[in-house]
Amino acid sequence: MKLWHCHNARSLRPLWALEEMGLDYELEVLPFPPRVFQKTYLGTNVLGTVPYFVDGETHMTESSGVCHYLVEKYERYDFGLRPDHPEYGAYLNWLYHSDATLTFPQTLVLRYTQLEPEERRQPTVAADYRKWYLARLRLADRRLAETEFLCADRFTIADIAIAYALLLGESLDIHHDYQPQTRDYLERMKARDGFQRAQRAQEDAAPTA
Ligand SMILES: N[C@@H](CCC(=O)N[C@@H](CS)C(=O)NCC(=O)O)C(=O)O
Repeated sequence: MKLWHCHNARSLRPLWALEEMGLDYELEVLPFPPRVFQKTYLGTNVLGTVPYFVDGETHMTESSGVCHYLVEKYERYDFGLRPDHPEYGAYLNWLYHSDATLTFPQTLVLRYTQLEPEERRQPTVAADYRKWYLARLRLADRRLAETEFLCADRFTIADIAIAYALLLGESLDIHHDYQPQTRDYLERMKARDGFQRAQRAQEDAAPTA
């Protein structure tokens, strides 16, 4: 298996999952954004985004989807739920919710506060989508007020998917407005050995230039 990744980008989800599962993989860390700083990457992934993930004939570009693939393909149900589990629907909902609902608004904050040149920055757009993101956190806030993990009373890839969205919020300085139980959950997830190993793996493979 090979994973293309940028430091703490969404490709951290599959990197973290690979480390939690102890699977063998090759890691290539690219400068961000690769479509600007490593244009040859477009020959590998036409979208220019990370993650890009290859396992034999399988090629994937969706961070939560790769985590789901690893559970199913390698039967790592110690990190996932089977369809006959009563919380299977909730588990899938967290996996899709993590990127479609929680990461998406944050990318607008990132783009219009940091990535665009000064003259194209849009403080109003950034402020609106920051608010949007915090409002969409209500589902996780409510769940985390009741439980330690998102589903099945144990750690699963749903926690990886959602905790990454929370981590991105931290890098955008939105986390000061998280509810206390959500902040505590993020700290618990970051303290995991698997998360720490993923952090070290990306440092070790960081581009030197
Ligand atoms: N829905 C995809 C989004 C992938 C994505 O947009 N990744 C960002 C990094 S967080 C990226 O590569 N951005 C660089 C760019 O848009 O050029 C996922 O969850 O993996």
